[in-house]
Amino acid sequence: MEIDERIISQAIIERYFEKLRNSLDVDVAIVGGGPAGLVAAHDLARAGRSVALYERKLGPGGGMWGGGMLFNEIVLQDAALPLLDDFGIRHRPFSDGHHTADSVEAVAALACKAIHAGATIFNGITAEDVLMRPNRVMGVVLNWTPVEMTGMHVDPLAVHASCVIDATGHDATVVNLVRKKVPGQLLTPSGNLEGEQSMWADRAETLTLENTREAFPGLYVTGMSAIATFGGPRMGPIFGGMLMSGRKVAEMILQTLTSREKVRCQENGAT
Ligand code: 48H
Repeated sequence: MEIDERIISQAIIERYFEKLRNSLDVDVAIVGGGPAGLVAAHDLARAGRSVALYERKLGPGGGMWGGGMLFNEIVLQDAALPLLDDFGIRHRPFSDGHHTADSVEAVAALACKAIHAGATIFNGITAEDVLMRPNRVMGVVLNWTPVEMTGMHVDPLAVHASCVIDATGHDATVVNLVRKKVPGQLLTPSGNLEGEQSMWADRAETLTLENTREAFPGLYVTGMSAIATFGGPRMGPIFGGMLMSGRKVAEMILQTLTSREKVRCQENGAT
């Protein structure tokens, strides 16, 4: 049987459109495919939720590939080891509560397990805006990253989501978009972004988890974006906080979606 270029093209077009069509209205849209976003995508999909993750770059993984200063090893604390084991990421003890893992293995495992759990990852797509109705985030507005990069005047497409996660790292891009539309109305102490401070790894890791929460109705923050939004120091190349934050945001959203559905069932039962 001769390989046919037309079938190759048709296969790619149809399979990709299937993914796009199935992601027009999802339980959770995740913006950013760094470690926090990938763990959240995996956990939500594993729990049976529909999940679309949009990553601006060609490859997911965010800041994890490069370890520390391009030395491709990452450091993790004791508390993160069960999560690494869950993803099949191998780790080695270094000293007293500090462990190492190969950063390339870690990214590859996170992305692979997220997709196998049922999440759809769209790479090369940038979330350039959000949908709001009017005081709740209820979707994301998307465009091809090359369109954004070249400054072409091309209108975006939009998808609906019950919850949106900002997993965009240091820039907290989605939270910033919302802040510009409704200044002073974020669920932070100041109503605006509290901002990232100088490095203090131990405190930063604790705060990353504490700051993982809803930043505006319908919009949650995880990973470095949680630090940028609710404030706290940076931590350098220790990644346990990022991974555990992804797990925490998934747990919070699962609880929210389940209780919303219960209320809806009760309302329907009552009528
Ligand atoms: C689509 C977007 C958009 C957009 C950005 O930076 P990340 O790795 O984020 P986290 O929070 O999972 O991990 C942070 C970690 O990598 C890190 O930087 C640490 C620990 N720093 C400590 C320190 O001291 O510096 O990934 C975010 C991803 C990236 O891949 C972006 O390309 C992507 O989000 N992204 N994708 N639409 N609008 N904005």
